[in-house]
Amino acid sequence: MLSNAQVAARLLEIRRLMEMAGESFYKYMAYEKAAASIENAPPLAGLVSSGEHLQLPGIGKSIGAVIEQLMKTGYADQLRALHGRFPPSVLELLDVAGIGTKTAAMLYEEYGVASLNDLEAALRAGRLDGAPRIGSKTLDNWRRSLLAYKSHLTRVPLARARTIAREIMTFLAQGPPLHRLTPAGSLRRHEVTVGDVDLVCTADDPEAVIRRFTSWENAEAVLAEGPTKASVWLGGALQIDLRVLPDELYGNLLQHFTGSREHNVKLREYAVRKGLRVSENGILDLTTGAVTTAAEEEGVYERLGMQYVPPELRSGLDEIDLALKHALPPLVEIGDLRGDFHMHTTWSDGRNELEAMVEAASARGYEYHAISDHSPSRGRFGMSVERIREQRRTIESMRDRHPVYTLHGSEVDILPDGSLDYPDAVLAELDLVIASVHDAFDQTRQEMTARIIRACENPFVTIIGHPTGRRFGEFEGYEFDEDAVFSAAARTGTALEIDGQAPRLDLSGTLARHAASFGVTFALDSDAHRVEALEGVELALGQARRAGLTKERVLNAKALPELLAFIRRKRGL
Ligand code: DGT
Ligand code: CA
Ligand code: CA
Ligand code: ZN
Repeated sequence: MLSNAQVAARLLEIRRLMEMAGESFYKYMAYEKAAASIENAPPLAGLVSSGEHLQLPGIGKSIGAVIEQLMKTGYADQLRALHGRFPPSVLELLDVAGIGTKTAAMLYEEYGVASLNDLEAALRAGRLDGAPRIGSKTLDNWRRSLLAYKSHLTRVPLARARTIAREIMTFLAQGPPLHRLTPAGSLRRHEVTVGDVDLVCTADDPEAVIRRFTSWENAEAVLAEGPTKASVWLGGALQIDLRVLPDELYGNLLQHFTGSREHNVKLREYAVRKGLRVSENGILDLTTGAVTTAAEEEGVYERLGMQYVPPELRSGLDEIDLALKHALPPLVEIGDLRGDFHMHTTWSDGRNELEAMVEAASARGYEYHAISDHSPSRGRFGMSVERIREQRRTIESMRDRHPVYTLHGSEVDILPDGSLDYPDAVLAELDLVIASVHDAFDQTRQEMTARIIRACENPFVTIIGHPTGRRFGEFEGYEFDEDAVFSAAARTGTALEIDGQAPRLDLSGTLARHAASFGVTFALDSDAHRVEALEGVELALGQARRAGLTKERVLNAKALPELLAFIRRKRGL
C-alpha cells in the first residue's frame, strides 16, 4: 500500500513526463493539483476502497482511476506508457539549473542523454558543442550546475574539511587585508560530516578578496562569483562558499550562516512571538520599526533575551528553550584539557618515537598524558608482555626529562569473548588501560554487547576505546546494545572514549549525549599515531561539546590526583 506522499510523488512524476511528452498545460496541471490535494487528504488507504477519493478536490474520474491503480498495484498504465517513451532517469536532468522539461526531452530524443551521468559524459566528450539552440554559455552553466549538484551528494569527514578550510584561510590571509575571517556552517558546528565549507569575512575591499578566493590554485572550477560572494569547487566533490560581510552586520550574518537551519527556524519563531523579526540584516522590532544590528554574534542572542548558544549546540533540539532559561551548561573548553590518554609510538604502529610523543605532549602544555600502544593480538604491531615491561622501564628512565607526567598505558584488545589481551597481572602493572574492539566485528548484537560489558567489568579497564568501531567510508560500526553498554560503563566507573582520530570521531556527539544521560564519564583522546595528530583532541572536544558535556564529566579535565583516584577506585583500591 502506498502512502499519500508516495502517490503524490507518482502523480508529479506523471505530470513532468506528460509535459515532456508535449501534452497540454491543462492536462498535466490537473495532475499537479491532484498531487497537492492528496498530500492534504486523510489516508488514501481508507478512501479508495469505497471510492471516496473521488470526492477530494481536484480529483475527477480519470485521475481517480490512476490513483486507484497506484494504490492497488503500485504502478499505473499511464505511467507505464510514459516510461515507454522516457526512462525515469531523464527526470534527473531537471535538477540542473537551466534545464526544463522541453530541454530535457530534446536532450534525450536528439542526443540520447537519459541521466545526469549521460549528461556529464556528453559534456565531457563535447557531443553537445555546437548543438542548435544550446549556446556555449549554457553548456558552461550546465557544467557548473552539475559540479555543484554532485558536491551536495557527498559529505566529507569533518577533519578533511577542517584541513581544507585552514589551507584556504591561510591563502586568503596572505591576500588583500581582512578584518575577520572565520568558518561558519556545519564546520563551525562540528558536525561529524560536512556538505560544504562555509567561510565568512569582513574586508576593506570585498571584490579584491573574492578575486583572490576564485584564483586559488586548488579550485578546479568557479561555481559562482559575485561582488560579495563566491563559490569554488575542489576536486573530490567539495565546495567552498565565501561571503564578505559588512562589519556592522558581522554578528547577524555569522549567526545566520552558522545555522543550523533548524536552529535558525526555531530562533525566528521564538522572536516573532516576541514581536521581533530576525534576519541576516538585523533584528526588526515589529511594533516600533527599529532595527538592531550586531557587530558580534553575542549581540543577536542578547537582543532576544537569551544566553549565547555555542555553535556546537545549534542543532534545533532544545537549546533555545535552555538558553531562554539561562540553563545551557558551561561546555568543556580546550583549556580545560590537562592531558590525552591515547597515543601510539614506534613501539607499536605509531610513526614517531616514544620520546618524540612525550615531548609533543609536553609541548602542548599537558599536565599528564598516557602512552598506549597495542597489545599482542594486533599481530606485528602488538607488544608482547616482555616488550611492554621493557617499555615501562624506558618510560620510567625518562620521567625527569620532561615536565609532563607520562602514564604508562596500553590500548588492549577486547578479545571476542570479552576477556583482555594481557593477563590481569600484567594489566595491574600499567597505570591506565584503554580496552578496544579491533576484530570479530561480525559477532551478533548479543555477543558484542556481552563482550564490551565484560570488558567494563574488568577492574583494570579505565576507558573503552572508540566504542562503536565506526570508520568513515569503511565501516558503519558493529552492532551492540548501546543502552546496556552505557549503563554498564556508568555502573562500573569505566570511562567511554570520544576518539578524535580523523576517520573515527567515536563516540559522536549524538551518541555521547545519549551516553551522558546514563551518568558516564568521558575521555577525550587524539588516538594519535604521529606527533601532528595530537591536535585530534580538538575534534574529540567538538563532539563532547555537541554532547553538552561540562568539564566535570571529562576524565582528562581532572587534575592528576583526581585522575589517579578514578583509576584506583575502579581497581577497588
Ligand atoms: P552542510 O553544508 O550540509 O553540512 O550544512 P550547513 O548547515 O553548513 O548548510 P549550508 O552550507 O547550506 O548553509 C550554511 C548555513 O547558512 C545554514 O546552516 C543556515 C544558513 N542558510 C543557508 N541557506 C539558507 C536558506 O536558504 N535559508 C535559511 N534559513 N538559512 C540558510
Ligand atoms: Ca556548509
Ligand atoms: Ca554552503
Ligand atoms: Zn584502537
